[in-house]
Amino acid sequence: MSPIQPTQDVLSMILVMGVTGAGKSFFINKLADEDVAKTGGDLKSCTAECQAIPVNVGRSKGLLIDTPGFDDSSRTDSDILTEISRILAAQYAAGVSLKGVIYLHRITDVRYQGSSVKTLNIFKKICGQLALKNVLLVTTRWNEVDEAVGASREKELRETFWAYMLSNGSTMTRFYGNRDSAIGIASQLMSKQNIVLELQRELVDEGKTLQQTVAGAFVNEDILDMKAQYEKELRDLENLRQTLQENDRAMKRRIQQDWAREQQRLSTAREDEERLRRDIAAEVRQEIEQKTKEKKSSGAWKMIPLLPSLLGIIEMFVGIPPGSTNLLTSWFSDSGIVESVSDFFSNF
Ligand SMILES: Nc1nc2c(ncn2[C@@H]2O[C@H](COP(=O)(O)OP(=O)(O)OP(=O)(O)O)[C@@H](O)[C@H]2O)c(=O)[nH]1
Ligand SMILES: [Mg+2]
Repeated sequence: MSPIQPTQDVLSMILVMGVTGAGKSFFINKLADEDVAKTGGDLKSCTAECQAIPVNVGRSKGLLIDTPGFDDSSRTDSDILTEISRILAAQYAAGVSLKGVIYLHRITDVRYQGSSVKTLNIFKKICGQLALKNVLLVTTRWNEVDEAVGASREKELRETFWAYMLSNGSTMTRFYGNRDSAIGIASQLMSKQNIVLELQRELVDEGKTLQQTVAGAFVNEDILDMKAQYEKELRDLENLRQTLQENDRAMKRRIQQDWAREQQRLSTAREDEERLRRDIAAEVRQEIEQKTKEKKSSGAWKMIPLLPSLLGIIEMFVGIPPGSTNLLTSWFSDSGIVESVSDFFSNF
């Protein structure tokens, strides 16, 4: 099944990325004009799984994909990348229009380091150079900085970390924390031509495994480094254990605990590596085909109008929060679907 070309923008998708606490869920809630996506504190990751939040942007119907940062405290990078890849592969295969990516960054951050650099690097590799013209680099929390301080950080971002993306057509803009500002930002993308990201081209068009993609290879490098580190720790612990006296029980217990911890980390790293070997596009295609076949054989498929069927496919790969029910109900009733939203998805 080759990707379906969206003939019209029945449903447009925007991916929202950035580190934990950058304000992704906050931004989406302003756009939705409702607290649909859960927001959280600064340090502990709040959005653990991707979510799809339906919004109206002017007369367009949009689906904002809220993603966890690649510094998430509860999930590995490989796990998050796999989840994002499945959604992007489904969107591309189903023919939902992808309008672009919004990358959020706190203007209050004094330095760009550690997890921010990693998240930005993975983000750039997911997009690829050709899609950068559909990328909005958005700074948040302007109410928490002095205008002059913010402007000087903005200049630094423009001249250093974001220079490559800006020179390839990305746009830098400020989010002022309110609905009008959020609508202005989303509208900039909604009016653009649809885009295919590098990761989608690699997975869907070229049939690569995640590990063979630029983004996946980058995550895999980290896994290999970590694996080597854990293996060394285990060897060192084993050597230490052999030097211990028979009666040094306390130390032996301690080493045993450390050994179990390193062993656990190593096995997680192996699982992460294994996950990247998957052929995501083939899996997604098969799941969609299976669902379509079931629906067609029951005679139900041809009765489902396009918009609900697109949402039904996307919902197979990413959750839609219950707070979005009212908006979805109005979209469905415009399409002639009388079932309740939850019944529709559970019967899809
Ligand atoms: N005033 C103001 N507060 C913000 C802004 N963006 C985020 N916040 C606050 O910052 C906190 C974290 O924001 P979230 O939207 O949960 O961050 P996130 O990027 O979704 O984080 P994860 O889900 O952990 O990846 C919340 O308490 C928000 O209310 C902003 O632009 N202005
Ligand atoms: Mg969030």
